[in-house]
Amino acid sequence: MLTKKRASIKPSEITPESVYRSRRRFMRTSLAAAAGAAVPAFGLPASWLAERGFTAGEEIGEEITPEADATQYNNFYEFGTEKSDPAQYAHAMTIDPWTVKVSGEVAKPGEIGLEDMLAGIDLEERIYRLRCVEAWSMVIPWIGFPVKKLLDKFEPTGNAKFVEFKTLLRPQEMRGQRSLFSSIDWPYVEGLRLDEAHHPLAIFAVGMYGKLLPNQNGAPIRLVVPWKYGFKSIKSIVEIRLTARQPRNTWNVLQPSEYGFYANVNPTVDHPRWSQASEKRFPLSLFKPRIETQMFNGYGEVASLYSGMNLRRNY
Ligand SMILES: Nc1nc2c(c(=O)[nH]1)N[C@H]1C(S)=C(S)[C@@H](COP(=O)(O)O)O[C@H]1N2
Ligand SMILES: [Mo]
Repeated sequence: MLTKKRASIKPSEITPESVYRSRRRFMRTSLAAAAGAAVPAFGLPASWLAERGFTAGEEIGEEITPEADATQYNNFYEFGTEKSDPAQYAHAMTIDPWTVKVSGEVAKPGEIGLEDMLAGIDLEERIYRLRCVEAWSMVIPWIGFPVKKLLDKFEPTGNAKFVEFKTLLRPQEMRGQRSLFSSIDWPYVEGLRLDEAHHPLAIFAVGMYGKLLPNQNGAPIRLVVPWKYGFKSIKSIVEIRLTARQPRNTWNVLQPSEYGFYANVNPTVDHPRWSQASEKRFPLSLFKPRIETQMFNGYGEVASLYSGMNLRRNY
């Protein structure tokens, strides 16, 4: 039935090993080029990224999603619910100056500007799968640093068991926050258990594809937790609070029967309205089969965080 159309697959949709390899090399080169180039930054000197000489990430043997997909197909409800809304409207968000307030169960609470925050921190490239709860996925080369490195600066106390993150609340610049149709109680909030936040795979990203983050991807700083559904990876963070109790998280508040606190990628626990057993991977193409979703999105090394827990109940 599909034979006629099959003949019309463009050569660009076929990725033999050789092309694949040279593409990887291209990624490396463009990264090096970006590191040497002047980068317009959020109040930081143009040479900021270059000076940090970030480490290139390990290849994961899967095709990196084209930058155009990762920067034009987004979820960032502060700017609207359509996938194209963030790319279209997020430029309205002012990201300079930007500070992050850290409070709660910490010995040294405070508010820190981005430049101070990043002083002395080595940026790394991390090539991660991003699996949205809506059953699509991408492979994105982030630039960032482990969450623990920032939290440690504020010295969490023995009472700290969870971390809460808050997105910017600025309706003048975020049309989704002004919308009368939005059922979200702004600002967007998310949370992790402290041991999850301390896992070396959990990072704050400040860049992607060798450049600083575009606004639509959560500039100037966002969370990336690759073993959890994308909604945990909260964007444009202005506040972090260490707590003794489990914080609220936006999608759980909105629809508790569909979205939990843990939200670990799990092919065996379906969303009430669709299967989570497989996903469509960007770049999308008509004849590309769906791929099987992996437990913890393929990051099995986090499993010990959940030993003894019922992951069907703690979805
Ligand atoms: N503040 C905020 N963070 C957010 C969201 C959002 O709407 N608002 N959407 C989440 C969802 S559902 C996903 S899948 C990822 C998407 O990240 P990306 O657009 O960089 O791919 O961001 C997450 N972080
Ligand atoms: Mo998502």
